[in-house]
Amino acid sequence: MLMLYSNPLSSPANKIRFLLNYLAIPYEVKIVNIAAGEQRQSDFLKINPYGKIPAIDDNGFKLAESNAILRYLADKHPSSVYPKNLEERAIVEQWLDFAANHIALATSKIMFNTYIYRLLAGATKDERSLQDGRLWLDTYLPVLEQQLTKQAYIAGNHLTIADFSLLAALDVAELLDINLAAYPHLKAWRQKLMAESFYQNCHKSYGAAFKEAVGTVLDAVSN
Ligand SMILES: N[C@@H](CCC(=O)N[C@@H](CS)C(=O)NCC(=O)O)C(=O)O
Repeated sequence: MLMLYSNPLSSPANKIRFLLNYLAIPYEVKIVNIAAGEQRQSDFLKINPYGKIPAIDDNGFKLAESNAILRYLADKHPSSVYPKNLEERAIVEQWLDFAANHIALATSKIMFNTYIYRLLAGATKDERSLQDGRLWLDTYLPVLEQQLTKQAYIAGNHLTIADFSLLAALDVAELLDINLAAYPHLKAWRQKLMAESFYQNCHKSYGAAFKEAVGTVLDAVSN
């Protein structure tokens, strides 16, 4: 059975769960407790030597990096979410990487400097990085809006793994007060996908799950 090393609060891990749910691939989850440092323990380092989730163990084949895992699983279980046609696939790769390198990187900067630094011993807030994250979103969310004005999904007119990647990156929107009202097509795309069972079977709302898991800890630490 495929084993996913994951944590419900990890957006890169959640995009893998979206795909697994969508394709109905059987899997088990091993929760890695990041706050307790389990990702740096020797057992987990045998799965991913650089100690990050998500990672998978597919009957002895070990792989990390969420986009690499998405590509591997989508290739292993062929479907329209990862087209075989060279050009169609290349477009999916483009938006998959755009979601990771522009949107997820921006939201993770904001997330870290709004919440996460308060949860990690010794971590500090970096105001510059926070501003960079906001600036990147102001720059790149309009690009997504433009794409979704032309077509129903980010890489074309059908759902692909690029949508899973982007959806997970934007899961923090409510927590971070990202104003999607300014991007009506992006907002509608997100609402449509969040209503689907692949998403609902992962969580109803990332923001609610985050607050439930760490809200009391955050309340107890100073800003
Ligand atoms: N580029 C990686 C990012 C993975 C990542 O940053 N994972 C975080 C959780 S969301 C993690 O494992 N952090 C633990 C640590 O840095 O010690 C991917 O997409 O898989």
